[in-house]
Amino acid sequence: MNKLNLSLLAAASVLAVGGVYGVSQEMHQTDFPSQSRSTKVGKAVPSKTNSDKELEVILKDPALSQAWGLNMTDAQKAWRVSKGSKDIRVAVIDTGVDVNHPDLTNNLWVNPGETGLDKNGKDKASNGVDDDGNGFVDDVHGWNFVNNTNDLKDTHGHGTHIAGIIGAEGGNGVGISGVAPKVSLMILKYYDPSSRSSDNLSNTVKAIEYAVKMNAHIINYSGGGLSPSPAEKQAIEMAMKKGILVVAAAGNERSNSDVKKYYPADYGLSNIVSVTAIDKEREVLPSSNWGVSTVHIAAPGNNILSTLPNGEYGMMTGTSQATAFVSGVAALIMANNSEMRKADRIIKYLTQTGDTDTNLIGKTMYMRRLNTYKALALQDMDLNLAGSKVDNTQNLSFTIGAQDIGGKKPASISSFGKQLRALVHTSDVAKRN
Ligand SMILES: [Ca+2]
Ligand SMILES: [Ca+2]
Ligand SMILES: [Ca+2]
Repeated sequence: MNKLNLSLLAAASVLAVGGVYGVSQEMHQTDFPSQSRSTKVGKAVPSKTNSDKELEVILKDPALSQAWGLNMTDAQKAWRVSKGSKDIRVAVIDTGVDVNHPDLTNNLWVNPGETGLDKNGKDKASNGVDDDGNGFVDDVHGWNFVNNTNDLKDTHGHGTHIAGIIGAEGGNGVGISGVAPKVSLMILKYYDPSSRSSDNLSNTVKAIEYAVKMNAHIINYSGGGLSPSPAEKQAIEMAMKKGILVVAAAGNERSNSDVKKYYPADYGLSNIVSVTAIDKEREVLPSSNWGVSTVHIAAPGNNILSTLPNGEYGMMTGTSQATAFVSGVAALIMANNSEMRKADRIIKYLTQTGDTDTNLIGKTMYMRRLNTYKALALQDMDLNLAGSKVDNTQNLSFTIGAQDIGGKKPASISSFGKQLRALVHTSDVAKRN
């Protein structure tokens, strides 16, 4: 029997009362049983949502100016290059989602095999038949592995929050935008605080297997635990064989992951990118794990505004939130360039194109924080160099340091793109040989 994280219950019960809540910066420490996966969040506290004067934006979602993480990562500029695509499927393995949230409902993945009419004229989505024969009945937007149904209801809030960071609908005049304003969110529920008896590790494994079977491009996993699981590792290896990217939270253990490993982030597989969280001042959060040989990149994770159940919005904090940022950027890149739909390749782009930051010395592998725009613009530049016609990178306006590409300072952004291309493709070839 797994012990439950009491802070999760606290968050869930406050949310149930209604209103808009955030999660305090102070993370609650709980001990995990071995062989368990959970999602840690702090205590819920009320937070204001009234928008300040709106910034000049590409997408005019009213609460967007409060989303500091999008600004730090240059998301607005990135959206000039790409706003994402429904073709990109991101599996959100979490606590479910508010499927009726006005900022999420249009960006939910729709299983093509469970839509339309069956031979009796009934809606495949609700006919009680496994129309696509994948082993799941009426799995239109994903699956609930806790109760083994297609009911994705989020009684916790975490999954709805994560889904919104990745892919709240942009430009619809409501709330916020996800990092990827357009995307398909495949909702895989592995955990429910009210279901004490369910095995969240085995649910995680089943959810990963589902994502692999249904051809997700990206798996977002913000949970984790301190003990490795052969079954979980095997499932992620299956994902690796298909080139599926697994974006995993570094964890909120306040510890060095090089010493005290956290799973699945630290299996060391080439398709896993491990993400730690920073605040507005670009400091790694005290609660977040770090590690120069285990943690790949840092992204915003403190007081992040996103969607919550019952159509609401609020803030949460942790490496979960940072993880969702990286998944969103990966979705944008994949939408923009089909050659980038391979995990190891996209991990190189994400890590090599981040902003170098001395705050990250001793904290992450490449001392970089996520920059959405750079990641997109540079792989777009890559297309240019490969001869394809791309005309939306004329206004490249960031600077490149020598450290951005292994010590040798490039003469121009174009040559940076060329060197990055060489780096990515050379190591691809090396890997195949
Ligand atoms: Ca089915
Ligand atoms: Ca059906
Ligand atoms: Ca919106």
